[in-house]
Parts: sequence; structure tokens; C-alpha cells
Amino acid sequence: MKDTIRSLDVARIRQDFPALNERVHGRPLVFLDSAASSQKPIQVLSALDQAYRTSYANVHRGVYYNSERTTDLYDQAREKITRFIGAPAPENVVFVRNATEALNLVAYSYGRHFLQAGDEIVLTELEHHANFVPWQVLARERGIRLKFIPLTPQGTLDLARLDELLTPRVKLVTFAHVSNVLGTITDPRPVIERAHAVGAKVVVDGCQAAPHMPVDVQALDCDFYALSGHKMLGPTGIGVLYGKTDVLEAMPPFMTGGDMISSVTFDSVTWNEIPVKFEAGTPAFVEAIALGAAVDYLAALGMDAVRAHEREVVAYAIERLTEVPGATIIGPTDPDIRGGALTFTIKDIHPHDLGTLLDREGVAIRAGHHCAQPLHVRLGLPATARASFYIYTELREIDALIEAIYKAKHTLRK
Ligand code: 7TS
Repeated sequence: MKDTIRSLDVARIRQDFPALNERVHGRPLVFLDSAASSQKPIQVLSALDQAYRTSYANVHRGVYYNSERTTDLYDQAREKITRFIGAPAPENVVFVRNATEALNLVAYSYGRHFLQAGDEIVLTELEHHANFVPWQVLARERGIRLKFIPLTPQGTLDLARLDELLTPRVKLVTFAHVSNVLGTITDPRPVIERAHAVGAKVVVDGCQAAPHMPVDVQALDCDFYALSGHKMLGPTGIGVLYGKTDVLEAMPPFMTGGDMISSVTFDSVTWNEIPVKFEAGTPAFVEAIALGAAVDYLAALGMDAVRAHEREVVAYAIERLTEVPGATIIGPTDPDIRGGALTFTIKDIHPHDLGTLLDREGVAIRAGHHCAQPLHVRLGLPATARASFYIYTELREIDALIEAIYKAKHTLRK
């Protein structure tokens, strides 16, 4: 057993997360499901509380003090997120509900405007449904062909196949920066360069990357980058679509209504400027302000330190899980090329049974297909178990996981 982590002061961090002190079934909570959604620090909880409790008013509407103050806080939040992901300007940061909405926005607005029958979209075998189904629906509707970057036996993308997939018909390439199942980190730069060389636009699903490692969308040179606030200490109901200026400007709106217009007459309408063109209706401004507090928290820790901590936790989890008879890790076992979502199976124990037995010990993991059914078909597994880690995960929690797995094996006599 190890008890020191150099990169983050985890004991100190845990004091900021009240939900981690909860007990479940009379036992201390061991929360290992941060890939589904992270816990929230008091800084984010109090940003929400403050925004509702003091000077609450709708944004972009009133000429009175409270509305102007809330609008300022909302604009500041957009600026914080702009800096956090290395976007050139706030106009490149579109607020949406979550990564699912960000990806649908691209599929509906960009996809339906710029792609046509005979075009091709390249995606990968490891996508979350949020970055799969919108393209599948678009492809069926428009007669577009979907092509998939296959997996290597290690669970990385087989990029040796990219050149043969990247024909001049390919108009869009999309992939997860980090897989929510395999944990695989794909270095986006070479894929983006090669996609751009055939004139394709690139959409990166950064839902499992932005919370866990430094991201610089300008250095990546991607056309779009999608993320969810709730996975990175922020509240639910707020996410981000980053887009390059020329691409966002060329796209028609996704949804229409208030705020996103410049002027409306009985027979004409003109659109507002980006990013507001894509933000119809009252935005989730309180949640955006709280997401600003979340990225402040992460930036203060330093995203290099966040990544280093998770690398250490996942390396330890791999080491410990490998000792368990009948355990199989699904995905790369090299901690340098994987994030902190560790998927596994235990021989002869259904992942749901395992999840239920672990829950009795206070250990929360996820079981199922993790919204990646095509990937599970490819892996030949109906379901898997997944433990996922974050800035507050301690090595003793990995020990608790392993102990609970042994106990489950004993209970089921496996
Ligand atoms: N993309 C990836 C890679 C994801 O992991 C998820 C959510 C999404 C997109 C969609 O995010 P949402 O906030 O719009 O739902 N992944 C998971 C998960 O692994 N377990 O629960 C949600």
C-alpha cells in the first residue's frame, strides 16, 4: 500500500468536497465514478448559491444594476473558460447544456449545412454514443458514409489505417480525446493535421480530457472541441462548444428564438454575432458562472498536476487490479497513454452484480456499457465494470476497491 501522492495535496482538496464525507450503507463513501460526473467543491457550490442569493437577475436584458452585474459575471465566466481551453477569444466559446448538445449542435448546424450525399465522415470504434448517434442520424438522413478508425489489440486507435480512410470525400473527422471506457488518450495533433490535409473539419470530443489534462484548442488546431461542465467540478446543465471563428460564422443557427437574433421583422430576421447566435433563449447563466468557479479551482491546482495525480492513481490501480485473480483490464495498461477511467471485468462475475456488491461496501463504480455499445460489441463484451478517478481520489480508495472486489469474489465463491 502507498500513501503519498506528490502532485496534489489530496487531503487538503478533499476538505473542499462535502459530498465525499457522506456515508453509504453505514460505510464511508469511496466514490469511483467521476467519469460519469464529478463531485463539486464548496467554491462551486457557493458560486451557485451567491448567484441565486444575491443580485440575481436575467442577463442581457435589464438596464438595472442586478442585471448588469449578473451579465458581467456571466461574461467573466466565458473569459475564464476561454483562457482555460486556450481559445483565442470569448466569441469562440459557445455555452450549451453538455457535450451531447455541443456535438448535436455541430451535427445539426455544420453537418446539415455543409455535408451532402456521397460525403464521408471518419469516426472511431471507441466513441461515446454522444459522438456517434448524431453522426449516424445525419448519415442516414443525407446518404453520407461513416467510416471508423479501428482499435489495436491494446485498445488504442490504429492510426496506421488513417491514410487509407482519409479520402478526398471525407468532410469531417471526429474522435474522443480520451475514451470514457478504455481510458485511451489519443494525441489529437497528428490526426487533426492529416484530416486538414484532405480538407476535412475536425471535431474533438473533449468530455473526458478537459477535466483531466491541459487542453489548448489553438495549439491542437481543431475546428470544434466539446466538453461538459459537470465532469469538471461544475454544475449540471452547462457545457461548452469551442469553434473556430470562420467556421462558427459560416454556420446557420441551431436553435432560434430570443437573444440569438440581431433584428426581427414580420418577414425577415438577421442573426446575432457569435457566440450568441448559437445561444437561443435564457442561458444557464448561473451554471456558467459556477463553471467559471470550477475552472478557477482547476487552474489553481494546475492541470499538469491534475494529470500527474491521475496518472499516479491509475498506475497504482492497474498494479493492484493485476494482482486480482480473474481480473482483466480493458484498455491500455500503460499509464502514460491512458486517463483515469479504468474498465475491467472479473471472471464469472457479472459487472452489475459486482457493482451491487461493491456498493454494499460503500464503493461506487459504474457497470454496463457506459454509453458505448458499438465499442462493447467490438470488444465482444456485453458489459464491463469501470472505476474512475479524479483530483480527490486517494490511493487508499484503490485499496478499498480491491478489498471489496475480493469480498465480492468470496461472497459469490468465484
Ligand atoms: N463524450 C464522452 C467521451 C463522454 O464520456 C460522455 C459522458 C459524453 C460525451 C456525454 O456527456 P454528457 O455530459 O453530454 O452526458 N460519459 C459518461 C460516462 O462515461 N458515464 O456517464 C456519462
